[in-house]
Amino acid sequence: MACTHALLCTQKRRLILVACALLFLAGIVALAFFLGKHHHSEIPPENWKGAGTTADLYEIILGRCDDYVMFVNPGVRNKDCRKLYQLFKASVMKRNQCNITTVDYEELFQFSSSPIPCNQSLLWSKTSDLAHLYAKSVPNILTLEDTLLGYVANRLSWCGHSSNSGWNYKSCPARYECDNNPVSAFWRTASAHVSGSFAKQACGVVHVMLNGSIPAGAIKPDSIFSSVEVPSLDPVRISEVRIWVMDNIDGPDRNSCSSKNQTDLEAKLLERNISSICVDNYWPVHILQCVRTPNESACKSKTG
Ligand code: N1C
Repeated sequence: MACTHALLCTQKRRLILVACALLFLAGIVALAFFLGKHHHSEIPPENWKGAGTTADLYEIILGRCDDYVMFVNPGVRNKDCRKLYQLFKASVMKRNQCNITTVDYEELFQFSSSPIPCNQSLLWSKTSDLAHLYAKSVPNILTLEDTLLGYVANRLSWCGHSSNSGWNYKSCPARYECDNNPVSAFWRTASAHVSGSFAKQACGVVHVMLNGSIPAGAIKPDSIFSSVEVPSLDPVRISEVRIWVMDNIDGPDRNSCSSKNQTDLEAKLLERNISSICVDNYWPVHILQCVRTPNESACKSKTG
């Protein structure tokens, strides 16, 4: 209807303006509320101190797995790498990332494990680079990283979210934040907890490479080697454990076979009816250290 009286017209216009302003304000409040809520749900609820999931995790896992089953160990050619990835992911997704256990990884390990030949296992603690260099250099020595899952997961970092099924690329729980983080739980499971895991399968002569240069002693009680692998060794299947205590090539020499750490380890093995011998700076490994760094004084021959 047309507006005939000037005063009425002004009041009507004011009313319309006020209504519009109110509607506009309500819209802004609703939008802010929605955005705030939406934004909040996109922030990962978990903010950890450790490095996040390795970029391109899917491609790396699939690539490594295909490489392993086709070329590294064609004996396991029948393993389906896509299925392996799915099981890997399902092991940690939508779970509390500080409460991942062997049970979560069990299906993955059951699917992926394969037999390990006797006399070939090499366990290690705080000697990762040297142990893997040695395993690559000599025939018939295998570390956990020479098995399918060890090969696939080596040096990777990963974790999910408790509320959704995506990887958390921003951060993952560091070891000091919680023991039952996805990566530590994975290596514990791979090392010992499930049947078919690396230490449980070890048989015949078992090799161990330890670090003679680290401050806290060659073997820390909370290391995977001490707390998980040693208790899982099977006395019935093992004939002898050969321990090599390797100093870093540039020293220092803090631990040797006669150090308490070593004698304790040998006693612990003996208690379980497993005999062992210990060698300081086992020379074939020492030679490898020198191939890498020939100018170190420890590598110069006495005759020059
Ligand atoms: O805790 P550690 O070593 O004593 O564990 C080493 C022991 C080896 O004999 C392996 O069989 O446990 C197995 N293992 C791995 O193979 C492995 N690859 C990579 C254990 N840990 C492994 N990693 C990562 O290194 C993982 O993130 C874990 O937390 C560290 C442990 O290294 P360590 O303390 O030197």
